[in-house]
Amino acid sequence: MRTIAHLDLDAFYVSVELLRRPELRGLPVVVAGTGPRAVVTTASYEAREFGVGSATPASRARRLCPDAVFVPPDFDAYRGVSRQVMDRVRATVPTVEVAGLDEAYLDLSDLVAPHAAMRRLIAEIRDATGLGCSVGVGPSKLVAKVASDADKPRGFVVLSREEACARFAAAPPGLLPGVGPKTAERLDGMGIGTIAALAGASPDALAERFGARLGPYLAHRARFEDDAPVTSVRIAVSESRETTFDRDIAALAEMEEVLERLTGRLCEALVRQDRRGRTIGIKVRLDDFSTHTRARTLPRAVNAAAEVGAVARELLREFAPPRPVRLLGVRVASFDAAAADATPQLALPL
Ligand code: TTP
Ligand code: MG
Repeated sequence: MRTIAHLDLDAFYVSVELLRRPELRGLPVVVAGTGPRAVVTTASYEAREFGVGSATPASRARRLCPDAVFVPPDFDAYRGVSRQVMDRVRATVPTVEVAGLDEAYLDLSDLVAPHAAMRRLIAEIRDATGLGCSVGVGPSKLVAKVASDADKPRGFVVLSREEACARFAAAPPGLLPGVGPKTAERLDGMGIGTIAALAGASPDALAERFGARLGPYLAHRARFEDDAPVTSVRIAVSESRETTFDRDIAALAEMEEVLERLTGRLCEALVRQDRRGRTIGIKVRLDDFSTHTRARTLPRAVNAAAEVGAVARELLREFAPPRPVRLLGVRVASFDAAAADATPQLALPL
C-alpha cells in the first residue's frame, strides 16, 4: 500500500504578488496580462467570490469585479519562489515529482509518520516563503490530486480509495484529472453526469464510445484506480535552440534563414523524442541587449519543422525587429501530456 501526497500552492501567482505587496492582502486581486485578449491567470479567493477565475477574460473580470486590483504577471518571480518551495520539498522527501510551478507529488510510502511529516513540511514552507498550500494524501496520485483540491485553501485531506469514491460520487466526471471538457461533454451526452455513474457505466458502452483503451481508462479513473508511480525525473517544460551571431544582422531575410535552421534542429530532436508542443515562441535580442519574446499557442500540438517554422517566421515578421539583432531563438512548449509522460495511462490520446 502506497502513501502519496499531492501538494498544491494556494492562489499561487497572486500569493507571490501579495508577498511583495502586503497592503493588497484581503482585497480582490487578479493577475492578468494587459492585451485586449488577455485572460486571468490567477484570482485571489476574494476575487473568486465575484466569479472571476483562471481563464476568465480580463475584460470580463473587470466587469464582474470592478474594484479588483489588476497585476501583470511576473513569471521570473513565480519561477524563483517555485524553486525555493520545491527545494524544500525535496529536502524532506526523496521521491518528488514536480508537476507544475505550484504542484508536486510526493511518495511518502517509506516514511514512518507521513501525515506528521507533511504537516511539518507545510509549516516550513509557510515560515520560509509565506505561502500557504493545500495537501491531499491517498494511496495513489489520482486520489491525492483530487483530495488536495477538495478543501482549498490550506486544506489537508486524507482519503482512502473507497472514501474518495464516496466523497466525489455526485461530482461531475470532469473533476477527475484525465477527463477533459470534451470527454465530459461526450459522457454527458451518454447520460453519465457523475463520477459514480461513470464508475458503474457499462464497460461495453464506454469502449464503444471511447475505444478499447480510453473507455476502460475512464472507468478506472472514476473508481479512483491508479497505479502510476511518482517519478522524480524532470520532464523539460520547453525545448529551445538559440544562437548568438558573430555580427549583428539587420536583414529580415537573413534572420528568417537562421530561424529556419534553428527550427530544423529543434524539430529534429522533438520528432526523435516523439514530443509535440502547442506553444511556439521566438526570442530576439537586439544590439542594445534588450531581449524580446513572442509566443503563440496553437489549438493542437505540433513538432513538424514546417509548422513550427511557419509560426516562428510569422512571430518574427510581426515583431519586426526595430534594430539589428544579435541573438535569435526558437522555442516549443506546452507539450502533449500523452508523449511527455511514459506512464501507460497518460499515453492515451486524451
Ligand atoms: P492552480 O494551482 O490551478 O491555481 P492557483 O494556485 O492559482 O489556485 P488554487 O488555490 O485553486 O490552487 O494553478 C497554479 C498557477 O498556474 C496559477 O497561480 C496561475 C497559473 N495558471 C494559469 O496561468 N492559467 C490557468 O488556466 C491556470 C488554471 C493556472
Ligand atoms: Mg495552486
